[in-house]
Amino acid sequence: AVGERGAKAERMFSLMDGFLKNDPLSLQKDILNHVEYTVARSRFSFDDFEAYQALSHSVRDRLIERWHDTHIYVKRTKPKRLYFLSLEFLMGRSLSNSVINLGIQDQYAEALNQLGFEFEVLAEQEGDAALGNGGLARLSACQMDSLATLDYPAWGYGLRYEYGLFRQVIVDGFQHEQPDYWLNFGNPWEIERIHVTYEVKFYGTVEEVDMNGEKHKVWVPGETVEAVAYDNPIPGYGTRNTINLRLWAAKPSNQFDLEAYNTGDYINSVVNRQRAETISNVLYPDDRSHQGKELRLKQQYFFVSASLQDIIRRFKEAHSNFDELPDKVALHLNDTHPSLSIAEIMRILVDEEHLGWNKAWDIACKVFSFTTHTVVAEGLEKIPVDLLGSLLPRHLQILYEINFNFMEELKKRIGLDYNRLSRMSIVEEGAVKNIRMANLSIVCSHTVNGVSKLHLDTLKMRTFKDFYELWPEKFQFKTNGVTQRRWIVVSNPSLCALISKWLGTEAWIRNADLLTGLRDHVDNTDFHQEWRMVKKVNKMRLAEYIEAMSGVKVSLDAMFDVQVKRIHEYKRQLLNILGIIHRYDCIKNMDKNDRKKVVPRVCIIGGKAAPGYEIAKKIIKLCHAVAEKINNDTDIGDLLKLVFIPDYNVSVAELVIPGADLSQHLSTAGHEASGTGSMKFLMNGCLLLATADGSTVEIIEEMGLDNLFLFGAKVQEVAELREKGPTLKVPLQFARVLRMVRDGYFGHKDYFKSLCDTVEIGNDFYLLGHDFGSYLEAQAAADKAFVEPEKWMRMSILSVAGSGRFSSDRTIQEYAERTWKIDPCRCPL
Ligand code: BZD
Repeated sequence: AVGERGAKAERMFSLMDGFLKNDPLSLQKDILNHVEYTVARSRFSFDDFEAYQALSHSVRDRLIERWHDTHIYVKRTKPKRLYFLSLEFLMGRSLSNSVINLGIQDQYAEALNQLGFEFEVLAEQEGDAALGNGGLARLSACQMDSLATLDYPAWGYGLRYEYGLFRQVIVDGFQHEQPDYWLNFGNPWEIERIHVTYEVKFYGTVEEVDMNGEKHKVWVPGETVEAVAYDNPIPGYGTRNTINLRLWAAKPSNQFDLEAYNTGDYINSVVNRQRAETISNVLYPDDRSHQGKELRLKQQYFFVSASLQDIIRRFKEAHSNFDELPDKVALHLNDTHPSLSIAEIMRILVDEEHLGWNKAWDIACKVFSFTTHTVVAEGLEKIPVDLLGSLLPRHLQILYEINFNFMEELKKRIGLDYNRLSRMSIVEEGAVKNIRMANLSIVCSHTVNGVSKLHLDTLKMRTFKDFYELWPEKFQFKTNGVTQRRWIVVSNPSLCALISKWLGTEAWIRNADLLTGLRDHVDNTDFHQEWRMVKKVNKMRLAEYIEAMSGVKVSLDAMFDVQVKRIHEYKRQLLNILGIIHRYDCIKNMDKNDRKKVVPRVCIIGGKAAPGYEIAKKIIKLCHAVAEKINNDTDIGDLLKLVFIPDYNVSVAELVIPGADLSQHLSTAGHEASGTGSMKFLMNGCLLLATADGSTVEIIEEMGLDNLFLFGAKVQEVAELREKGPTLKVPLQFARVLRMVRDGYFGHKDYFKSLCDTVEIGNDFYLLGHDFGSYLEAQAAADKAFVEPEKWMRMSILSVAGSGRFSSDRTIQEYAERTWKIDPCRCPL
């Protein structure tokens, strides 16, 4: 029979003419076929968007081929697999990234040229997949790229939201949110798996039944929804390995509600069925207001239940004994969002597979690892017990049992220290009882990870102090990284070519440590010349975009100074804006001679504010109000411009970051768990102006204090400064610029009052006033360096040369070796 199957496979393979061919002629044929038969346009008449669609489908075919091969190879090899569970992935665009990772970029460019199209123009047709909020979600995307490139047998699991992160539209300087219906024009990068479906249950009751003389808990659910898989191939670079990101969509279950149909309420039953789909409808913006919302909890459980059914099914196909689970499966919790997995796996093992509780718990504790992206305890996720009990009654029982056992063990270890016991309990007592998802995750995970060295210190000393004292061996840090494939090769092709030329190899694309080789050329004037040209080309691209978006013309000789990230008080965009007002005020008061010495700047700010975050929205409005004043002041001209880039997302980042000279990372020390934007700027030869927060501390370790502009209170000083509160001294300049805003110099006096109040002496939690003086000094140092082009160039080159450590390849290798214990499984070519 095996021989027969082999012969059949061989015949099919020969019918298909072997693997897809990648020479330009074959690519053209494929693209035209897709124009005609997939997009269903005439091959004599199609526009750029249709060409993009056909092109994407031909790339997708090639992805599918490798994705199949990888899957078959891994299935046959049976290595330990990693499942990366995350409710958010910010993938951005896929086309350029895919053809680069497939290694057929030049062939495609040539094929398209011969058809009369330009690859770059078609790539611009693609919209972003924005299934996430910010740093955490983009980190997941970078890590998927590294997992594939390093040949790890890994899958990502997530939710296929129909609406991604809201689109930001600015009207009169105010942010408005619009839905992001990203699937409107189809999505060639996903493969719908109509046969990969699971039922996910909600509500109902728990009953006790007698089975062979033993009492068993059985959940009798009240509602069933179906999860359908959508697979998104993720190609590695320089390898055939292509891994899978499986996203779940909710569909009405096929189980008919006979009762309703029989009572004649046909229309209502159909309408009710459609409600199921709302589960995966929309991504929650990160504003904490989702806490305690039933739909959010439903999303989490829907995701967890479908993923675990899929994972357990695959495990059982190859293995017969659950004792093997920890040797074959690693489950990673990307923040607490998927942590209901812990209760769900216990339910599966105990209620469905009939393992004893202790055995099941032992297995669970060996498979889970956890990374937290949060710093402050108030940011940790909680779920009201009432809500959980009604939606998932059996899971609540399980959580109580986990907690009871944990508390008993804890009492043996620490005695009857009730304060500490109550702090560590998974169940928070109080007017509203809550489940603390972080405590649950820590108790069940074998490893708890911070995302930078400093973050881990904070976790140990503050956020999870009690747990650290109990289980110091669980706590690790893996400093975040970003993928150089997306953040240099895709987004900055001219820099990519320059690096490869001077290193004499493209090997750095798989091994970013090789970037240190650029240090050998740091004083070479030919190299400088080319480096300067690259930056100029990228600045031109950015300047064109700025003019198109805002109508503001900017000078390429100016320093492009960028702060792009989510708008948050702790990220202190307000500090930046107040600094800009100060700069404006200074220039206004200068005489002609002094003005000649001013370093011209284009200040660029971008980022979204969570829809319910009023203060963040006021910061956006203030930015626009100040920009209007400055940009229309003919007395200022090119000496200073301020632009707000609307709807900041991954593809906008790919344009903005390569064009930046200076980038700002201003979080109050101790508030940014890591920060990953800074790493993307470094990779693009942009200098940093930053506080000693998150991963910046390690960036300094890597390239020295001389290579960036550091300012602000250190993390050890922050608590003490806050204690001082009202007696803190703030610089006169700070009081002056704040007064300008208060007095209505930029209009909207009443509207900005509450914003100004947040940084008034005694109220200034994020210490803008205290840090303002040293911020201005750092800005002055940046100006000084900018007018010494040789010095700036050296710093820029050394930034790229030192960025290798901040590749997500390094992060993923650390996770693989120290946490997941997985080995590469490279599919033969
Ligand atoms: O995670 C961020 C941190 O703030 C950054 O310091 C860090 O670099 C990145 C990656 O580790 N956290 C988030 O992005 N968090 C969220 O987006 C989020 C989403 C939903 C709910 C809560 C937080």
